[in-house]
Amino acid sequence: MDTALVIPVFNEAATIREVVLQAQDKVDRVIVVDDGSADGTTQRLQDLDIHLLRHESNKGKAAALQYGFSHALSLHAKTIITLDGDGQHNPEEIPKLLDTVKSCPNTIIIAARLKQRQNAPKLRLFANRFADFWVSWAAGYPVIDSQSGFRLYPDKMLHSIQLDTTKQNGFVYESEILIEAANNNFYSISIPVESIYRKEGRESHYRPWTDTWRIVRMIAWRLIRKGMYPSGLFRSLRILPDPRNQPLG
Ligand SMILES: Nc1nc2c(ncn2[C@@H]2O[C@H](COP(=O)(O)OP(=O)(O)OP(=O)(O)O)[C@@H](O)[C@H]2O)c(=O)[nH]1
Ligand SMILES: [Mg+2]
Repeated sequence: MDTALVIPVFNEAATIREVVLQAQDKVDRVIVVDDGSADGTTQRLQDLDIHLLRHESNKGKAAALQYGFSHALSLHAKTIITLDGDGQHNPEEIPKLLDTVKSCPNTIIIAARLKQRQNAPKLRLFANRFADFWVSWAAGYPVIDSQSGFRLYPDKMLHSIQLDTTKQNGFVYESEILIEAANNNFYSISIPVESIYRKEGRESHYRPWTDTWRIVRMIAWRLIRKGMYPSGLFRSLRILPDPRNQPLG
C-alpha cells in the first residue's frame, strides 16, 4: 500500500462522514481513530470501507494520531497524510501534497493555511504566528503553519520517532513531532492551501491558554537543554528561497 490517511476524531458526528467520503478516492486507505466520542461519530461511518479504530475512552489527539500511525505503518503505507475531522481541511487538496512529495522525498509536507487568511479569527492568527516562531527556533529552520493538522509524513520519519502521547500532550504532539523530526534530519516544507473557518462550527477542543502554555513549556525545555540553541534561532529567521515556503500574505 502506498498512501494512508489518518483522521483523529473526537465528537465530529456532524462532519466526519462528508470528510471521509471526499477523501476516500484520493488515498489507498482511510484510517479513522475515534477517540471515545459520545455523539454517534462511529455510527456515521459504520457502512464505509475504511479502517475504523477506537479508543473506549478519550485519550487525546496525540495518542489517537500515534495509534493511527502504528496502524498505517503495519499496513506498509509509505506516505501517511493527516487531516482534521471537523471539515476545516479540504480533502480535495490531498493530491497537492502527494504531488509535492514526489519532488521532495522524505520531507514532511505541511498544508499551510495561507489562502483566505483573513477569514481566520485574529487571535488565532496571532497564536499561529507565535507558535511558528518558537517551533522554528527549536527545529532550527523556518516552519510555516506549524499548527496545521493537515500534513504528509514519510514512513521513514514516523518509524524513527517516539514521543509522549499522554492526554495532556494532545495538542503538543504536532509541534513536537516537527522538532523531533528535525533532530532526526527530516524537515518540512509548506504549501499553501485554503483555510476554512466556519462561523457555525462547534466549540474548539483546543484550549488557547492551557494548550499554548503546554506547547511553550515543551519548547522552552528543549531550548534550555540545547543551551538556548542560538544557531537554531539564526537559521529559523532565514528567508527560504523555495517559493512554496513564502507566505502569501
Ligand atoms: N482523537 C482525538 N482527536 C481530537 C481530540 N480533540 C480534538 N481532536 C480532533 O483534532 C482535530 C482538531 O481539533 P479542533 O478542536 O478542531 O482544534 P483546532 O482545529 O486546533 O482548533 P479550531 O481552529 O478551533 O478548530 C479535530 O479533528 C478533532 O476531532 C481528542 O481528544 N482526541
Ligand atoms: Mg478545528
